[in-house]
Amino acid sequence: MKRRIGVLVMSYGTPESLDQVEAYYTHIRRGHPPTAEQLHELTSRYEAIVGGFFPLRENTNKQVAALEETLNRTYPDIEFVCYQGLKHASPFIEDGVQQIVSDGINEAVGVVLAPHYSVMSVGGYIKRAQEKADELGLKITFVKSYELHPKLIEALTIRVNKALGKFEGVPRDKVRVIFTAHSLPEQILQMKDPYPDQLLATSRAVAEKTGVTNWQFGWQSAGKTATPWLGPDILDILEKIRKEEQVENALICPVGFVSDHLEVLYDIDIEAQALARELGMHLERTESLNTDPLYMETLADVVHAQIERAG
Ligand code: FEC
Repeated sequence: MKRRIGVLVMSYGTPESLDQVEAYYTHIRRGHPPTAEQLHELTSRYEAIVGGFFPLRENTNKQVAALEETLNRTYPDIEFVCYQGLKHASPFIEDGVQQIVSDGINEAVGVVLAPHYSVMSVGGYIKRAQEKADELGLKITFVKSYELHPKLIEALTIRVNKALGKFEGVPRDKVRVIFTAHSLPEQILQMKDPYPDQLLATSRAVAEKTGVTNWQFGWQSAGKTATPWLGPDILDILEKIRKEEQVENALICPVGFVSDHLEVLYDIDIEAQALARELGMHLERTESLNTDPLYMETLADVVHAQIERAG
């Protein structure tokens, strides 16, 4: 009999239709419904990405299926069964844990489809999964981050090199590469959160591997709340480098995200692109990882290593 292991694959979650946006947004706001204006603003962003299409849903399904296939092919001595656990949509993290137990599996590993650890992001996913697992008596351990996995760096390197090829006739060192990730409230800095350093480590590793020296890091998609969020924001960066340094060509590489979704397809492809056009800049973005086999191998490797560590 093969050892059977449940893999809880956690991801942000997305609505499946425009009429689910309000419930989704209410969940993100910890039960506080958005105002009509906030709801309209978010719905319009979804409408702007190919007419209200929710790509994260399908991308997560594909990533989870590809990871299960990769794990079972790479480690044939173990039977891996992957379960989704989403932060803000169904099946929720707790549903995923419940399903593992209902299927009679008593050993599990959790991994998040986000390479960098913050107590406010991955830490939150892990806390919810652990609480549900404790309630049900499931043995589960977690991969916390994988920001420097060589296959992840290789996948990102390939993407940066490919995107740099889109700046025809422009020397590589004349393209400013901007690595980005989702901003978080500045208070994480007081908590000595590893998130900013891990993101810089990924960016530095990709810059080194591509030989890119003209690069910087920027934050994107900050919430509109009274508390300060980590900056500088990508929109301010574009404006500054255009006006103060006369940069004409920029490439955004969103290292903090692994999938095509709202924060990439709207915040970069629509919002940042519109600003770049206004500033007379040529802006490109690297392709998302989605189900890239190198990313799937990264995940399979870190899941397997976690099983070995947990014994
Ligand atoms: O395509 C989609 O439907 C979902 C895209 C999506 C991803 C995503 C990833 C991250 N977020 C992170 C932090 C925060 C914090 C808040 C927050 C709020 C929102 C809202 C939307 C949204 N996020 Fe998100 N995030 C995505 C979408 N996020 C929509 C609400 C409206 C808005 O502010 O734009 C503030 C609320 C809170 O305190 O929870 C903080 C981080 C990530 C990357 C790591 C991960 O994937 O978990 C960090 C994808």
